[in-house]
Amino acid sequence: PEAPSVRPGPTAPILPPCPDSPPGLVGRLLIEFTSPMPLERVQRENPGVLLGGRYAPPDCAPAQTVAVIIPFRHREHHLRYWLHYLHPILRRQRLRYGIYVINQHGEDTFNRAKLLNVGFLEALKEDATYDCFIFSDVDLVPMDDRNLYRCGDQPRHFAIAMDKFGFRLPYAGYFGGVSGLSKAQFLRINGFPNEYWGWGGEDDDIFNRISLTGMKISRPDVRIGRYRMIKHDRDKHNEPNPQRFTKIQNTKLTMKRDGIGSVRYHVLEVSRQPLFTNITVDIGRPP
Ligand code: UDH
Ligand code: NGS
Repeated sequence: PEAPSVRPGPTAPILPPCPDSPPGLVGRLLIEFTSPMPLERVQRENPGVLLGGRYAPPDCAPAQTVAVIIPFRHREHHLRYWLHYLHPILRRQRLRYGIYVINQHGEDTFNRAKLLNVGFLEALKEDATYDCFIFSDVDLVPMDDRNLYRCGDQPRHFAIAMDKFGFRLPYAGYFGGVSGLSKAQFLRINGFPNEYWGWGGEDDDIFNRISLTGMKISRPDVRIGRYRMIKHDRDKHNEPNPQRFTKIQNTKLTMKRDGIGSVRYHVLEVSRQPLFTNITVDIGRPP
């Protein structure tokens, strides 16, 4: 019988694997947030992106399928800059990817890590082939496209040199901003904590989970892992969480019961936009 790999149909071309170092990267980028960024312009500039913010390179087959998960509420103008800068970067990086904006419904206290858990599960519901998850704040844009948004044999921290920290790590165990875990790495740490309501500490808890399971954090070169953050004031309903200092002392005890295995939420709407999938979710409120 004829093997399908010998004569691929017109809709299923057999592509060569994508190269390890994508050709056509440009390196250091000029990133600025001065003039407003209309969504129509961003859509016009990214015609190759499919509905829901999906993309696959036309000329090669990537080794991984990457879900980019963005925790979100009331940051539409940040999202427009993020999409404007990131789609072309991810395209040049030859990634097969989808963008998921996880929008917390209502005005109760924000919960970043729980939204990221929701993003992991909902992205997999949409496409069970996702095997790499990049978790990105909506206000962080990489300044160098050699900072490849893909997963490796250890959890990856991407945002290691942010402008607001003078292009250095603020402390050795910092894991905030933009990070990436393979599906297996994420499940190994029981996902992220659901019980950090308000600002701070959830990224340190994730760092603890990774260390406690014997994994090591991988980071890019400090000259490449540079980021610009869109300046903003503190959001409403995301006040610093006074419990965060005691909570990060107890990761070893809490990570077994609190994580991807225990997350409860209700999806209110899934909306496929031209450049991203918007998932509005009720995640409840602090006890
Ligand atoms: N986020 C939202 N909406 C919110 C709160 C948070 O979308 O109301 C998301 C967003 O992706 C953001 C991320 O969660 O990038 C992290 O939250 P954050 O930006 O509030 O955290 P950060 O540490 O800022 O960047 C804290 C307030 C600093 C105020 C400094 C005033 N000069
Ligand atoms: C630490 C927080 C982290 C936070 C980091 C950077 O103190 O969640 O500062 O914050 N940990 C605790 O509060 C326990 S930043 O300068 O971006 O506001 O990510």
